[in-house]
Amino acid sequence: MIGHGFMGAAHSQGWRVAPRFFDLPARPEMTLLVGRNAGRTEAAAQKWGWEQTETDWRGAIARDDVDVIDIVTPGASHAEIAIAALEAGKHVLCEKPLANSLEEAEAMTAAAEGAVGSAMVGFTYRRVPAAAFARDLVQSGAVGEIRQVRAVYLQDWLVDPEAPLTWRLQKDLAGSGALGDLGAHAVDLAQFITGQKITAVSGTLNTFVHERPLLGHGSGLAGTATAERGTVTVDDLALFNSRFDGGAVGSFEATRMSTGRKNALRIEVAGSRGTISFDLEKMNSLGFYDATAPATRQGFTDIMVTEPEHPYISAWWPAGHMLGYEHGFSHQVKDFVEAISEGRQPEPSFADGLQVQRVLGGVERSASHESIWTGTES
Ligand code: SOE
Repeated sequence: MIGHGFMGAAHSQGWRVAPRFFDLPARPEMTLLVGRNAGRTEAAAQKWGWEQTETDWRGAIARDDVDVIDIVTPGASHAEIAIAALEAGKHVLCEKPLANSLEEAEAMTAAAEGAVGSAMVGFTYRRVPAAAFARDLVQSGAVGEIRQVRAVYLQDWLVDPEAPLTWRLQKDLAGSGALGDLGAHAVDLAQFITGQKITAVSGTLNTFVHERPLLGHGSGLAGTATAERGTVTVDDLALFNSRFDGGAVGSFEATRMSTGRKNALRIEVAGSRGTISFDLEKMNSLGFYDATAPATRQGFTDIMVTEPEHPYISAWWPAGHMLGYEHGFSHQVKDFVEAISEGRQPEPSFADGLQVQRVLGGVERSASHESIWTGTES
């Protein structure tokens, strides 16, 4: 695994726990953790259970006893590492968003298409049982013809203008702000649940806080502030409308400055027969309105997605017992290892990641042209 920040912790937990709960066709060994700072990498390796450490990712790719490369670095290094790993015949799991630009995502997808190894992008929220079940419900026809998608991903860890300028606020490292960090999840999940692809977007981006204190110590989400200030080079909010290839129309909002909202990834899909409503903050249930029920019994139901018949659940606790944020990372490892062992293309593929990148790029292009009505015209 290359990188050891927040996602490094989450992925480590997935690699460690998945083979203990799921009956996997191959048993992953946590061979090597790579990070630029030897001391910090060693400490992370000991904490999470990686056998060895290395300071250069090229060293990991050169090793014969490494079959899988898991990339959990900021977006700026995804393309270089993933392409080199695929060229060396490794299987690659790469954190979202796939890359920082369309060109990089295209090159990564081309590398994946010609590779012997498998390549998957880490849109982990597909593996929340309620999200996977939402897709199953749509596929069963319970929602009917899908007409509207309403998706928001709202956090508030950047509301304070003194929150430091971590890498997630720097375009050269992160590619974009809320758009790529959170909007990418909303786009992927909306496409996954509906089974439709977004084909057109129109949107706007906004930055509310243009300067922040430079980071002293800390990581991608938080840290200590220094006296010096630097420029925020990404969006704080992305707002866009979209058309899907199956005829649905959608609205999206992504921001890390929505006061009071902690991790609110919410998606509502309304169709001719029913509506489903997913909320990551209530991840053990799924809202469902069945318009075919008798009029006297209609209303939204909170389906508890905690039963062995629901996706992924049977491997865990007795019926009715809840799962959390971290389980998605175990489900991701399970699906990835199974696909590799069975010689199947794992999903979401790099091509799926590229498609999300096209949507993000479309929003940026649209935002740079801005409004039809400027307020000054009559
Ligand atoms: C921070 O906004 C963050 O950690 C994102 O980077 C992740 O993609 C999301 O899953 C949770 O929030």
